[in-house]
Amino acid sequence: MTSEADYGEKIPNNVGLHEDRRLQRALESWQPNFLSWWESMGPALPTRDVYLRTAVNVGREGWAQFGHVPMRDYRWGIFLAERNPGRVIGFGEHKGEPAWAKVPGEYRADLRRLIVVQGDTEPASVEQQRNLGATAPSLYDLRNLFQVNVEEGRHLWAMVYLLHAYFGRDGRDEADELLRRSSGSLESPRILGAFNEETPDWLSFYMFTYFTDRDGKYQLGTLKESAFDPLSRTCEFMLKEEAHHMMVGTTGIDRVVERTAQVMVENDNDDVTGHGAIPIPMVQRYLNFHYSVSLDLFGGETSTNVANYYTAGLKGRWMEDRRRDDHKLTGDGIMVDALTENGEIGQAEVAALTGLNADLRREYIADCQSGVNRWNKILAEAGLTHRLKLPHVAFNRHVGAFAGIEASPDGETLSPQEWDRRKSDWLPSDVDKTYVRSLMQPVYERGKIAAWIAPPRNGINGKPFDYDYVHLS
Ligand code: BYC
Repeated sequence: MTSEADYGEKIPNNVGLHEDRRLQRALESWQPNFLSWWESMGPALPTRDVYLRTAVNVGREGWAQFGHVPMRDYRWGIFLAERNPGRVIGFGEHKGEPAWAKVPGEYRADLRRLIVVQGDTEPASVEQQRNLGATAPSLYDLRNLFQVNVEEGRHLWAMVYLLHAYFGRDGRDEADELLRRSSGSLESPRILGAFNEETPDWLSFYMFTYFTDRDGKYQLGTLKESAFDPLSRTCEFMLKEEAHHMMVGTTGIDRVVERTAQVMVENDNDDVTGHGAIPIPMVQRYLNFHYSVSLDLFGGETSTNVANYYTAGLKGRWMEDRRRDDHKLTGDGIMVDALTENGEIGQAEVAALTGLNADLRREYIADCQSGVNRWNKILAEAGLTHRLKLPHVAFNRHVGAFAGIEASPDGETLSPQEWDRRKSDWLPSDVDKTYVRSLMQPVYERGKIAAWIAPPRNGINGKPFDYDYVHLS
């Protein structure tokens, strides 16, 4: 096993693919299907080349190289983090046993399911973002969009590799299905709710990369703990790339808020629409939507699926090795959000194992709050009293304990009639969407930026903001 990728190979990899001709042939026959999916469902804007980061190694130093590449020639490779030969399972009933190099028969179906669900989100996000290139606020942002897209494509490769290498015939079938389902399709939609929503504008894109990619960070963090070592190593490397996606979201929203604050101060007026900026209440409604659909991605607060995954060693907790308990949790309890007997929003104690989705969501929520704090700091530093906030966990939920009720962002339960009457105060309305879309005019001139967003503080890889990040065709 080497860690250097061989870019002379059709499929760059550090998994010794050439040593397994059958697997190599199987993946090479999936490759044209991937490329035709990329052509038809990937970025729609024609470009000559893009300044992209390509993964070349998994080591601590210099794992990626940057350069202008035509997107269709991007080298989607298969990279697993370095193997730790002494690795032992860190939790569940197999705790302390050596990590698995292969899939144990009894866990095959569950592992395949987890890998398929993870894999399904990757092409879904590329599909959702397909048309955003037409309206990028700057070449810098356009490049970041394409970077996110090619890396999500690589993450699809990562899951397809696992399916082909470890799940035989049904793994290959699942890999084909990953290219057949499509985001928003009525006949064969993507598996998880948030991945069938639209990403029609750049405010949605930043919210998506902040809130939904962050679910990816936490889910990958739990799969990195997996007893199935190839999955663990794959996720470890994916997490490295994910950090950039979240930076795009975090700083994207920073820049929207910064620009809005600037216009508010300059004009001493909350209504910034006359100046082509996005009003804070509108930013809040987009935030409410993306946060709540992302909370749904964690599954129910109580789940026998997650209890089984944990006990079997398939999916751990966030930072499993930092937890100070027995890593088996069989006798423990945990408080989770729940509906009380009389239908009120409250909490209940459940077995720790069945409450693990809620445990992970709690970590996620704390992380989301840090973004809100930073955006509020921007508002405060501009001398404004306006603040953004995360809505209540029961707000706009379609999965879990609160799926059957309606609640306001403050956590007040509402009748369905009241919800219908007031929801446009809390979720993006047609007026909001039309307004935001009206701002989405492409700015493709070097060093220029749209009026609704501030320029970034830093460029990419030490390049300035006005670098020629993308050459259009
Ligand atoms: N939509 O036991 P339950 C990313 C299903 S994002 C539709 O409560 P469980 C990325 C569930 O599948 C990270 N269905 O939950 C981000 C189950 O169905 P079955 C993606 C849903 O199973 C941006 C049933 O409801 N990775 O990487 O404990 C860009 C009962 O579920 C939803 C993963 O999610 C939903 N929202 O947990 C690009 C990791 N929620 O089995 C990429 C792998 C639940 O009864 N997936 N259901 O037919 C998992 O770990 C788990 O499947 C879930 C659900 C966390 C998703």
